[in-house]
Formats: sequence, C-alpha cells, structure tokens
Amino acid sequence: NGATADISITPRGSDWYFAVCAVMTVAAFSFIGLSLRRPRRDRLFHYITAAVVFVAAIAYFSMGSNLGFTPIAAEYSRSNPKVRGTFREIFYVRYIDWFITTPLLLTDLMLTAGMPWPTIFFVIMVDEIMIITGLVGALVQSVYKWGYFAFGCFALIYITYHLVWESRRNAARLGTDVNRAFLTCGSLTAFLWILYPIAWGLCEGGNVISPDSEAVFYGILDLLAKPVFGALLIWNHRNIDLARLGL
Ligand code: RET
Repeated sequence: NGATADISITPRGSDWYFAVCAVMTVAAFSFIGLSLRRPRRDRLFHYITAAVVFVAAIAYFSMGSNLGFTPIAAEYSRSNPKVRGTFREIFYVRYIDWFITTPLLLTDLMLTAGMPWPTIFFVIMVDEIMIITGLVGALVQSVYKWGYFAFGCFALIYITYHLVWESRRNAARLGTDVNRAFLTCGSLTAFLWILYPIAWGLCEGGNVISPDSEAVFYGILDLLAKPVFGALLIWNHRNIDLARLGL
C-alpha cells in the first residue's frame, strides 16, 4: 500500500512485539479467570484491568504485524546525516491503545483511593489531553511537535500531583488495606508514567533511538504499567470490601 518508512522495525522488533502481545493475552484471561471466583458484584477491578490488557494485546498484535503506523519525516537522524527526506515509522496505534487504557488505569487507582466521580472525570479529561497532544506531536513534521509535547507534559504534571497528593491523602483515610493497595499501585504508576515522555522524546520526538529500541523501551514500560500493575492491584484488593470505597 506504499506505506513504507526508511526507519522501521526489523523481524526482531516484530518478534518482541508479538511476545508482549502474548503476555498481555495471558494476563487478560488470567484476570477474567480470577474474577470468576468472586460474586458478580465484586468483579469491578478485575473487569477494568482485564479490559486494559485485552486492548493492549490487540495494539501489540498490530505492531508485531508492522501495522498501525504511518511514515513521518524526521527532524533529526543519527543514522542518516542527510535527514531531509528520511521517514520514521510512527505507530499511531499506540495512542489508540493509551486513549482507552490510561483512563481505565486512572479509574482503577482513583476508585481504590475512594475519590468521587467528578474528580475522576476531570483527571481523565486531562489524561485524554495528554494522550492526544502526544499523538498530534508525533504526527507533526516540524519542530512544533515539541510544543504539543510541552502541553502533554503539563497534563502529566497535573495528573501526578493528583495521584501523589489528593488521591494518596484520601486513600490514607480509608484504612490500612486501602492505603497499602493505593501506595503500591500509585507509586508504581507515578514512577512509570514519568518515563513515557522520555521514551517519546527519544523515539517519536527526536528520532534518537531505533524503532527496535523503541519497541523494547515502550514494551517494558507497558508490561509493568498494565499486567504487573494489574496483578498487584487485584492481589491488594483481595481483602478490601468495595462498600468501603463507596462502590
Ligand atoms: C506522551 C507524549 C506527550 C507528553 C507525555 C506523554 C505521556 C504519556 C504517558 C503514557 C502512559 C501510558 C500507559 C500506557 C499503558 O499502560 C503522550 C508520551 C507526558 C504517561 C501507562
């Protein structure tokens, strides 16, 4: 179809994407399997978290198949000093994944902290701004991409403040179990999410590392932010009564 890029993944990058796809799929069925051992009313966190990894599995299937990308002219290229006319493979399918999954992950966390829905709604809106500015910045073919990146970073600062300050304080009032669940999953999230803009700067933004290295960087982040996060969340919820969270 003519959609080829000068700088793209190799078969090794593709294999890695399929391996991550397999882990996401196994995690999804495991979370559903775990949910079946509980009454329907108690399955909220299992369902939210399973949805996250199902979506990720399909995004990784696309990237492993070398689909869901578009070639974008690179500003800078280490491998090609004559940058003009060099096109990098940009996987927009990542942002479709994140647009669906990051609000679900925030819902997981903020419901665990017992936050009221108007607050959750607003933090999710800011999260959507972050993802869309990242997508537009990745698709823009000029230095303006860093303007979009800056908007996205402001959004992330606001989200992080909400998690490490507002939600953490609320969780602390709801008892030891809730506090421990929130601190475990919240600190993992705060730490990991800050690494995403760094990956973006090296990949979609600056074209500093290769698409195969991009696959490894984002892949490890996504494995920790989705299946590992999900397993920790579901485990930590084992003794928490949803009524205590107002659910
Ligand atoms: C972008 C670029 C613009 C600036 C910022 C970004 C942050 C992205 C984040 C993504 C998190 C994704 C997760 C996915 C699935 O598990 C969009 C890269 C700040 C924080 C957690």
